[in-house]
Amino acid sequence: MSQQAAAPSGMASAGAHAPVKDSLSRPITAGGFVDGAPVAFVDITKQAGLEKFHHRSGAPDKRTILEAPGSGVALIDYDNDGWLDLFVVQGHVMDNIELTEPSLRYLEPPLLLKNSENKFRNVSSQSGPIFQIPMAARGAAFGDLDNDGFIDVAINCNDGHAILLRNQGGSGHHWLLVQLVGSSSNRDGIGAKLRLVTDDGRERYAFASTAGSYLSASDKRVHFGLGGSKKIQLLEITWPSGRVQRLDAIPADQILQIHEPSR
Ligand SMILES: [Ca+2]
Ligand SMILES: [Ca+2]
Repeated sequence: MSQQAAAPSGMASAGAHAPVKDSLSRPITAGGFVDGAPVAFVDITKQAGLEKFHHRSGAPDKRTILEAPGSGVALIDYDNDGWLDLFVVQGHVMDNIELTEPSLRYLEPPLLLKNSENKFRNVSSQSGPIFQIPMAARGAAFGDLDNDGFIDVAINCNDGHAILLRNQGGSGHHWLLVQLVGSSSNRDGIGAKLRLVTDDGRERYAFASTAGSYLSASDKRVHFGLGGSKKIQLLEITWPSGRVQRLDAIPADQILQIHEPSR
């Protein structure tokens, strides 16, 4: 995916501000979406480096993260550098799977892949002891539980207690949390599309949604990692009602509550 490519729905991305065409040379609207064009997928697995990651330690060489069950998956910017990283919790559904499929495991450790300009690398071993502990994880919810701007994680496990991971932050990167309050739209602004432009001209996109992995509901606030940017040039919200709201000159590192304007 190039810097200029349209971000898939529901994802934020650290793309450049211009030109406004996607990878298939289709024009992108101000809201970041292609007007009326067919929606197409391009296989960028190898370009992103994802084909080389095993779903678990000890798996056969041909088994990759995309071929085996990982029921809790999310693209989150855990280090606020502006690039969405991949967080996976996993474990096979059968507790005796190893009797019939020796290459599979009931218990698996979580996995964290850091995205650097659309290239992923496994940073699990340097991201905390939890990434070494096998578990029958089923789902994960993501949100900033302590309001420090870094996304924390709650994991639910089969036949086990919940696990709460506090993100210790410390990257020095900036962030923004957007709490939407709908009026004509639904109260939480679920389904709103957000486009953010930082002071260095980079664009990011997101949807307001709590949906995600199995048995989990995430923070309804919309999180943006901003890298080194301390100011947001533009934040554009397309509410489910269709109303478009624009705010400018927003300082980073805050929880911003935005009310849908009345008609
Ligand atoms: Ca990141
Ligand atoms: Ca936090």
